[in-house]
Amino acid sequence: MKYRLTTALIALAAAGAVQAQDTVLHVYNWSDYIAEDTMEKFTAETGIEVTYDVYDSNEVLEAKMLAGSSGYDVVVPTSDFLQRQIAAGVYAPLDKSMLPNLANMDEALMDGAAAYDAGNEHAVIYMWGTTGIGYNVAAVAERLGDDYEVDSWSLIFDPEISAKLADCGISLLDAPTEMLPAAMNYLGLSPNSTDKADLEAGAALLETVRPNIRYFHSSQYISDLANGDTCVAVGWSGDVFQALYRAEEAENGVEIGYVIPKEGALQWFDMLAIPADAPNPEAAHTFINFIMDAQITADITNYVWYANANAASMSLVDEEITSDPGIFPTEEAKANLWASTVYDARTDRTISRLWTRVKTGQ
Ligand code: N2P
Repeated sequence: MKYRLTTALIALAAAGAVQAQDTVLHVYNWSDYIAEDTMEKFTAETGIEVTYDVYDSNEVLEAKMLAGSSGYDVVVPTSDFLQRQIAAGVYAPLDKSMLPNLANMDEALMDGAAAYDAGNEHAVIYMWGTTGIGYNVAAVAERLGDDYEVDSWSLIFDPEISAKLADCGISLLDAPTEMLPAAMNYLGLSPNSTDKADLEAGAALLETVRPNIRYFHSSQYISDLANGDTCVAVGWSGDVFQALYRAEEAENGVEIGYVIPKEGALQWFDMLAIPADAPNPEAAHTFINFIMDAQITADITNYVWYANANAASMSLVDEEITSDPGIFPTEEAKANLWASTVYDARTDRTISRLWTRVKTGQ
C-alpha cells in the first residue's frame, strides 16, 4: 500500500512538473561517476527529463567547451581545466540564490577549489579523489614476491620492476597532465613545474618504461582490473575501488588494491559548471542544487567510491568508505598530495607534443 501511494505521488508530481516545464536537461559527465538511480530520482522530483552523455578525458571536454554550442547544460571539468576554461569565457557565473544546498558544502574543501575559481563563482565540487595505483594483489605478489610492499611509483617508473609486471598488463591513464607530473615527481622534480626541461625529463622517464605498458586509456582499466585481464593500472581512486567491488561481486577470486604511493600523488577536484551558452541554465541550477542534497550526494559516493565535499552527506556515507585511506587519505598521506597545475597555452602544447611522443614513440 505504501509503495503504491508513493508511486502515485511521484507520477503526479512528475506529470505536473512536465506540463509546467517540458524541459530537457543535457548533462555531460565522466563515465562511471553517478549512482544508478540519481537521474531517475531527479526526473521524478522535478519533471525535468535528462539526456546524459559521458567522457573520460578533460581534453575531450575542453575541446567541446572551447568549440562552443555543445548543447550541454551541466559539465564536470577538473579544477585546473576549469580555471583555464573560465578565463576563456566558457562558463556562466552561478546564481547562488538558486543553490540553497550550498549550505551543505564543506567550507575548507570549497576554499581549496576557490584557488581555481575565485569565490567559487562558477562551480561547485562534485567529487574529489587522487590519482594512484590500482593493482591485482596476487598477480603482483607472484611476480615480485609475497613480501613486496606495493607503496611506491617504482612499480611503474622503475623499468626493472615494471618489466617484471609487463606480461600481466600495465595500463596508464591517457591523461598527460596527470602522468607527466607523476613521472617528474618520481624523479625528484616538482610535479607542478612548468619548466620545459622538467616536462621533457618526465616524458623521457615514461618513454623508458613504455615497452612495459600495455595501453593508455582512462576508463577501460576498471573492467580489465576487475576481470584479471590487467594487473596494474595508474588510475583514479574511486574507479579502482569500483574494480575491486566488481571483482568481489563476481566472486572471481581477483583481489584489487589501491595505493597512494609514498612519494605522493595528485589530489584533484571535479567541478559542476554551467556553460555560458547552456540551453537551459535554470534546469542546470536545479540539477546542481539537487546533487548537493546530502542524501543524493551520499548515494553517489556510496556507489562510485569517490570522496565528496558535502559535509552534510558524511553521516550518510558508508563507514567502509569514510574509513578507507585510499578514498579519504590519512593526514600523513595528505601531506604528500600535490594540487593540479593550470598550464598556459604554450606549456599545454609542449605537454601534448610530449604525450604523443610517449604514446607513439615518435
Ligand atoms: C570517473 C573519473 C573521474 C575522475 N570515472 C577524473 N577526474
